[in-house]
Amino acid sequence: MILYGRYVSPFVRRVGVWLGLQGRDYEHRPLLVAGDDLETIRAQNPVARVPILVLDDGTRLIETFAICDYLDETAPAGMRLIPASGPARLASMQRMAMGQSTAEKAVALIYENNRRPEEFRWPEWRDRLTMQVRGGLAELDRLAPEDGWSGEGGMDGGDIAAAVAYHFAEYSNPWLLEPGYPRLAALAERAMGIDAYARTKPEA
Ligand SMILES: N[C@@H](CCC(=O)N[C@@H](CS)C(=O)NCC(=O)O)C(=O)O
Repeated sequence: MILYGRYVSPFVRRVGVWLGLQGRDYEHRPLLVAGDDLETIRAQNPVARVPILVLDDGTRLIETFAICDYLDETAPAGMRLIPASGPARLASMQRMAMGQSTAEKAVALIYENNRRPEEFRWPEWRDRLTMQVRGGLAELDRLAPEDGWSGEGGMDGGDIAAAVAYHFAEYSNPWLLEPGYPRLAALAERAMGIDAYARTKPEA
């Protein structure tokens, strides 16, 4: 399998951690969605977004949720990261959704603050995005396990999405963490103690 995209993307990082925790064999191609890399990315995904996971038979998968769903469906025995059914599955999926939503808003904030030409920036929109990211982080904090992980055997998909959202906020706009999210911060720190997670740390 080939994973396209840089781990600075919270979506690519989630897939990278998933692959690592499941012990999958894959090649990582850390291409940008801009500049010289753009045409290579477009050839794999016409919408020009990452992550893209290319399977060994050439099938191309896009969208983090759909990629993780495929990986879980085809997981080696005992390596599923989402419970198969019932309330535990719902809780895990909803924590993933909260992590995903939070990360999406944090990415939008980067576009608003760093990419948009200054004369076109819209302070009310930036304030709204900030409120949304902080709302998501507060909810992830509330839902974080006090100790250990939510999965039976370790990190589950919800833990991954929560830790990645926290680290992305820290990396992109550290002031977003000022209200303090102690349980989420502790979860993210525990995650860094796991090799499959730590080795997806974005390059400086
Ligand atoms: N919903 C998508 C979001 C993917 C996404 O927005 N990726 C960003 C990288 S952080 C990207 O490729 N942005 C380029 C663009 O949208 O033009 C997913 O979860 O896979």
